[in-house]
Amino acid sequence: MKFLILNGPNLNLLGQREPGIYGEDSYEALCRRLQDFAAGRGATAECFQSNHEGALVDAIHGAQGVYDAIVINPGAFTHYSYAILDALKSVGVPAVEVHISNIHQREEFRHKSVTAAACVGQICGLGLFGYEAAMSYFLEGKAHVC
Ligand code: CA2
Repeated sequence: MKFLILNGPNLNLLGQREPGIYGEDSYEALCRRLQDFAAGRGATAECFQSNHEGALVDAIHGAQGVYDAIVINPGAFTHYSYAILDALKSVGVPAVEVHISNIHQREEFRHKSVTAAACVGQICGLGLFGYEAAMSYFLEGKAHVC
């Protein structure tokens, strides 16, 4: 199984600020961890992070026919990006949305995800393990197109 792991704005700063919310591991360490996790299960994981909405939309479009599943943390775009919502809807690649923090325990504006509607499901509040939980969902063969 081929995974595309997408991370949105500011997630390149993981481990550098707000460790109480996002933990102490860097973005690079997260990617290595997910690549190792995939490799240990006969899968591959390619990581892409961008602070730009259009770059994430392009990456989602490019996933069609190339990847079996998308694991996406859209960052703050979660809360208002109809462009990412539409991109996820436009490809036949199933996606799970992941948030490191529990968005429901935080500011009101973080409670709403506009992008989750295009995903099979959403995982939040489990830290970096959430990415592995999302990958496990697909690896266990429960994937379906929304
Ligand atoms: O909990 C999550 O994973 C979020 O998607 C992270 C986004 C936030 O806008 C969402 O509401 C929830 C923000 C990521 C900011 O990432 C940083 C990482 C380290 C240091 C500073 C920011």
